[in-house]
Amino acid sequence: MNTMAMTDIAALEQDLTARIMAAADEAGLEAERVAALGKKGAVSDLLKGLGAMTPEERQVMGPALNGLRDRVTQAIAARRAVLKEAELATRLEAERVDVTLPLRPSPLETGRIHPVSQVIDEITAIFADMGFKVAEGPDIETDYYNFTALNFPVGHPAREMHDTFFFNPRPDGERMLLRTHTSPVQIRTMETDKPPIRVVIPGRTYRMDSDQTHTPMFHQVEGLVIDEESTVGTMRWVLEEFCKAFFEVDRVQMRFRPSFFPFTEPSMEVDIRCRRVGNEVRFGEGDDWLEILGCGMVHPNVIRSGGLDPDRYQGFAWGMGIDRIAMLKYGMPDLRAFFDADVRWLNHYGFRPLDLPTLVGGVSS
Ligand code: 2NL
Repeated sequence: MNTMAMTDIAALEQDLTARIMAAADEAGLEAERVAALGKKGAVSDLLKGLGAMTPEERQVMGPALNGLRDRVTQAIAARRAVLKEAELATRLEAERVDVTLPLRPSPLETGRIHPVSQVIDEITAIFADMGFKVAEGPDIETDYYNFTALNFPVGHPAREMHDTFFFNPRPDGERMLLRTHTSPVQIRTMETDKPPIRVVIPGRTYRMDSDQTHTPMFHQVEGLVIDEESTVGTMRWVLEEFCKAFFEVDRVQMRFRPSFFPFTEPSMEVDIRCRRVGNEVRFGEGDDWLEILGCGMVHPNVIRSGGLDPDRYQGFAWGMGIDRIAMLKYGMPDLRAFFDADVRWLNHYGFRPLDLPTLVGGVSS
């Protein structure tokens, strides 16, 4: 490259400076930097020419071109600082937040827990406090776990009484079904756990039944105690303590009526004394009786089905439908609204997510 007249260097500098000052954003400025100082930039080209000059020329052109490079570099840095500041100012303007706007309520405040979930949480909290563990199992069960293991003989009319939803038979002949009670989980627990067993099992159950007081899917909580010494007396104490905690009263009066279930012997149905006031029910007082659960001493055949020796082990079990109990405890007038998924209903009858049931100060407060 030939030497360049000083006036041409001054013109180039003027041109480069003008372009740098005109760069509208960082990308544009970067393009100018590459055009001037990049490998093939105008200034770099001139600097490359220094090597081919005579020492005299270089003495003049060296300082001139280095000065040019330094001033262009500075101009770019200065422009970059200006652009950065302008960009920050635009961002601050665009991202301005009006801190006086009211907060949008979070799901934690607007969401509601379904009364059935609430009642399940309350019941499991009470039994957990008595040393029970909580277990769950599949909704789709085998005929064996739902009936045979629970001492329903094959062909026994009690099977028909459950109005079972059956699936089509499998190739091996086994007929799957929607469990009609949560008892299969107790059998599974006996198979896997060693006595003493104290387990409580909440879950969905299904029967082909649909009217004002029945839905084809409903919820149950069952309990099971297996050890070497529990009696009907133990069962009465456990159930009475449960009722006092659940209904949040100091005293309850319970009535045990003889009944029949294939899986217990003897079997009983339990009522508690109450007074009805409109949709609400007050417990522990009044002249009415409300049926709340069924219970009994576990049948030896069922203990055997669970893989345990009925000559050594004994125990008791109970079961309660909780949709109706929830309805009575919280004064909801109609069972059918439970499964309509109507947000207005849930807003009215639902519970706040962080109001978890504890035994301090009553489970529902
Ligand atoms: C009711 C009555 C009951 C049981 C359920 C049970 C389970 C096993 C063994 C023995 Cl594995 N019993 N469960 C016992 C008595 C009554 O439910 O009216 N439920 C809504």
